[in-house]
Amino acid sequence: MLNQPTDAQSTSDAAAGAAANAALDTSAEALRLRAELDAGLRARHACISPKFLYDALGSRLFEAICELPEYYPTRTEAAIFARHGGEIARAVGTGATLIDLGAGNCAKAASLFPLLHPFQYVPVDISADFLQDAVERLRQRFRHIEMNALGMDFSGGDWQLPDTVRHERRLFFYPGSSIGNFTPDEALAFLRRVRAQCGPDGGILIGIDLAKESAVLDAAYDDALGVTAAFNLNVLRHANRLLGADFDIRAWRHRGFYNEREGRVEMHLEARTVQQVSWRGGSRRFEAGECIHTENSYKYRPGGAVGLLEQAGFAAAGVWSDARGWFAVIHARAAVPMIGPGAMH
Ligand code: AVI
Repeated sequence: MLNQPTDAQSTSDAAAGAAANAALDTSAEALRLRAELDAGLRARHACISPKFLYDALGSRLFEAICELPEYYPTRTEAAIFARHGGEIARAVGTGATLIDLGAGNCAKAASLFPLLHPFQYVPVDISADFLQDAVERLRQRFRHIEMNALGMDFSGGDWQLPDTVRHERRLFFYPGSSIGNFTPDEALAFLRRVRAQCGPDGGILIGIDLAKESAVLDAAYDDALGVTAAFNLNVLRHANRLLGADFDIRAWRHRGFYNEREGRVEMHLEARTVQQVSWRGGSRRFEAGECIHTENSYKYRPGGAVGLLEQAGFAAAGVWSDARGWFAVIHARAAVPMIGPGAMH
């Protein structure tokens, strides 16, 4: 898939912002989002893209998830930056063009400014207004850093940074393991797109959640308070609003669990009883126990993450992890493409 959010960082916030307003909107983008939702509900195995999780309430629920004791990724990544920030800064160097993908409120990148001293800061997010406000506030605090906010959806295959973004020393920042919400093929295509816009002296600083004991993952995606359940169920409210659907939220239950064979956490919504659901232009009967698949969150092995970056044309230059090996922050440089008979295609 996509773009997601914040521990206010947001990949899905991207399409999310667009998705949130699509109900009243007759623009081509809004029609596309409604058609996508409709097609997913009609599919043999019904699905709703995770980008629809992030309407205004969904984004707040995700922020609450990041505070939960069971949801370790946000805290673990922050602890890695707190512990190894100096070393990471020495590795990536100062004076970069820092391109923050799914910047949200820009808080994560801003916490690194005192270490990275970027020359130019380019936060990118589909929620352009939200981003502008955040950047205005940042400008007051860091007057010496040139800032160029971009309201743009980078979840698709054909995004391109404008020429206002400095070409020298581009460092893409993609924290929070949002990469995990793409399928591995999508993740590779996305990273190749990033690599193509790096230039020879560029690189990426990325946060990736690692495979671990399934009990830890099951708890992280099915917490005791039920915040993740609310986050997942909220997608049905969103579908009701966007499509004029009549999902009865109480008739569905949250499922979140690690699928070890696929190497991913899956979120589903399961019908508690037989459900007949109608929406503008369609309807469907769901049997009791039938599920709607709403999200995948892939968990990588360190070697797999490095391999993915290498396939995309990067060379991993530094890997930092926590003591339990639950999460990794990886710095990878744009690799020089091989030319000549030994080149791989
Ligand atoms: C945004 N993304 C990286 C989160 C994740 O862990 O895959 C979304 C999430 N879904 C349930 N809890 C959090």
